[in-house]
Amino acid sequence: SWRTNDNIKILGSAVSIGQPRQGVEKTPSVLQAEKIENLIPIGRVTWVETIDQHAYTYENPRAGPIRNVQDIAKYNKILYDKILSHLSTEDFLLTIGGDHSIGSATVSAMLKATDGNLGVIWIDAHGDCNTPETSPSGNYHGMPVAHLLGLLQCPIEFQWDQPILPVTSIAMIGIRDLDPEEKVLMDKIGIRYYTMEIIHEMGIETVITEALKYIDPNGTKKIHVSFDVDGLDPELVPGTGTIAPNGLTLHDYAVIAQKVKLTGDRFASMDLVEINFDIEKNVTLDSVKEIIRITFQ
Ligand code: 4U7
Ligand code: MN
Ligand code: MN
Ligand code: MN
Repeated sequence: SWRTNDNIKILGSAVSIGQPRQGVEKTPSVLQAEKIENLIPIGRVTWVETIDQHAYTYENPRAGPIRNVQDIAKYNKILYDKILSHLSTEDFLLTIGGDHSIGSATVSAMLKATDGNLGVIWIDAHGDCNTPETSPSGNYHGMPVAHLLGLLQCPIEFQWDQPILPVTSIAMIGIRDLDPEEKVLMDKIGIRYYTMEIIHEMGIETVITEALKYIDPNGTKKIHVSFDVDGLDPELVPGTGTIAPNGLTLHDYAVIAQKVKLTGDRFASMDLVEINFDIEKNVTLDSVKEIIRITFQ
C-alpha cells in the first residue's frame, strides 16, 4: 500500500453560504460521528478540527455580484491560514465540506505550501468557472475555479495575495452541466475538461492518464483532488444540492484514484464537498464511505 508512514489529517469545513441549501455544513460532524476515519487503513488519521462558518445566512436577493461575499471571503481566509498552519510536508490533507466554495481556499493553500508546484484534478458535473458576470445564480460555489485562475475582478474582501493557479495546472473530469456563458469562457481560456461524452468515448483510464500527464508533464508536482460528489451519478449521490444526470460511476472513481495513488506521496490533498445528508442520507452515506475506502485503501 502507499503512504504507510504518513499522517492523514482531516479538516472539517462546515460551510453552506456558497449556495442556497442548508445541510452541507453539517456533513463534517455527521461523518465524524460515523467514524469514517476507521475506514482509512493507512497512516495515522486525525480529525484536526472543524471550522464553522460565521453566518448561516443566504442573501436572497443578492446584495452584490456574489452572494454572501464578505462572509465567504472571511471564512476562506481563515481556512487558508489554518491549512498552512496545520500542514507539514509529510501530511495528507483531507478537507471535508461544506459546499464547493472552500475549493478556492484549499487549492490556494496547497499552491502556497508547494510553491506553485501543484496539479489539480477537479471532479465535478459543473465547471465552477463562472464569474459574477457569467453566473446565472450569483452563488460562489459555481465560481471557485474562475477565482483560482485569477478571472474574478476580486472584491476587496477577497484579496489576500492568493497565488494564482496556471490554467495548465488543472483538469476537470465528469463535466456535463455548463452554463452557456461559462462554457464560452472556459473554451476561450482553454481550460482542460473531460465531459461525460468524452469519457465514454476515450474510456476513463485514458482520460485520467492523459489528465495527469497534462497537469504534471514531468511527474514532479504534488497532486490535489477536489471531489465534488455531484460528479458521480445522482443515483449514487442523491444527497447533493445541484444534481446532474448521467454521471461518473464508483468504478470510474476507482480508476481515477488508482492512477492518482500511483503518484505515491505526491498525492497530497483532497476535498470532499457538496454532500448534503438533509437531502438524502442512506444511499449517499454508502457512496461517501466507498469513496473513502477507494481513496485510502
Ligand atoms: B458546484 C451553476 F447555474 N452553474 O453557477 C451556478 F447551474 O460546486 C451551478 O459544482 C454551480 O456544485 C454548481 O450556480 C456549483 C448553475
Ligand atoms: Mn458540482
Ligand atoms: Mn463544484
Ligand atoms: Mn453542487
